[in-house]
Amino acid sequence: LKRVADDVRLVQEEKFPWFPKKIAELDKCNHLITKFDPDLDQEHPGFSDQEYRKRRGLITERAFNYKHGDPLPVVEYTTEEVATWKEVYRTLTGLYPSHACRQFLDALGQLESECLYGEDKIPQLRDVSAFLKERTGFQLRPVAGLLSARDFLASLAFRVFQCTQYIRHPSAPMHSPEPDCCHELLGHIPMLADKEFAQFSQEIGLASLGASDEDIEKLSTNVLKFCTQLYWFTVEFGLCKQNGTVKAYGAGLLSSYGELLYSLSNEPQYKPFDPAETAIQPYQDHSYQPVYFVSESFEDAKRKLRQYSSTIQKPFSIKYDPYTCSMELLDEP
Ligand code: HBI
Ligand code: FE
Repeated sequence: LKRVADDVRLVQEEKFPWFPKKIAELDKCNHLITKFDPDLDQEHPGFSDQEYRKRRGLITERAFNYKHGDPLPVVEYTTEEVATWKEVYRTLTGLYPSHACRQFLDALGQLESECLYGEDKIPQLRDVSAFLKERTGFQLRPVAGLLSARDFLASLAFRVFQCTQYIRHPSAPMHSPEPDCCHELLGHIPMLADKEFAQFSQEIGLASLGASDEDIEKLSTNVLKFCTQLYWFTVEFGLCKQNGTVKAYGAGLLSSYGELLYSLSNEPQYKPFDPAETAIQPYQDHSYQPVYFVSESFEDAKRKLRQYSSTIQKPFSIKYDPYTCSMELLDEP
């Protein structure tokens, strides 16, 4: 009898991979993708700079050892690192008033008036996490580099945002092939202070939990890929309408001078945001996107996402319990 029960469990586990049920289990969501790593990728601007790689290694080691509940590591940035930040900060903040959406500008204004943000120092994750927690309940966790999509999305389901702490190579202040603190702090953080956007991000994460690797015919893809593409064309490269004009809210745009300009020029193609469309749109992680999706508003994007997610068949439904920071499973098999 026991053998049969084990077999059943095995079959279920194969179909529905493990996922974290409690926030502390995010400690197990630490699978890195080696793509764009300066130690392995010859194209990385820091590939032949031993000192840069050593410094990055020191910072990522603390992220590797981090456990849920530990205080967020404080990094003493060097003069050279702060100079890189200053250049990025000055250049990008010059574009924001005309290119960024209202929610982003509001939050950036608050961060600056609370002296958390400015060109002279790189903000510490500890302070920024406290800022977000008060506004939307989002909190930060340090991460050593590019995380697997499954692990990255799972943390969003708990309103946890995984942040890198090292900074890009000084030879290429306007571009980084991998996420770095400029991308996280300038691209992602201000948007995560907006309630609607925070909810939208968490819902992408919730949809990804327990997704099997098998393709679903109706999506013509699997759920994980669906969520990844959705994340990509909204949280990273999304545009939205505001007072009749189009503005940027995606972190990949708000942390890239070149692509921010390009995305709001008349060169790229625009499509109205539709989860079914984002799911089948191929994306670019080496160059600018050929297509951007424009949302009417975050409320509207959330509504469309919810409607679409409800058609994804899962053997159970999941509800997040914010009191215990854990997942409640309903209709478990
Ligand atoms: N990992 N550290 C980190 N930062 C990201 O922004 C990130 C990631 N892994 C995957 C990812 N983003 C997305 O592109 C999707 O694959 C979910
Ligand atoms: Fe990102």
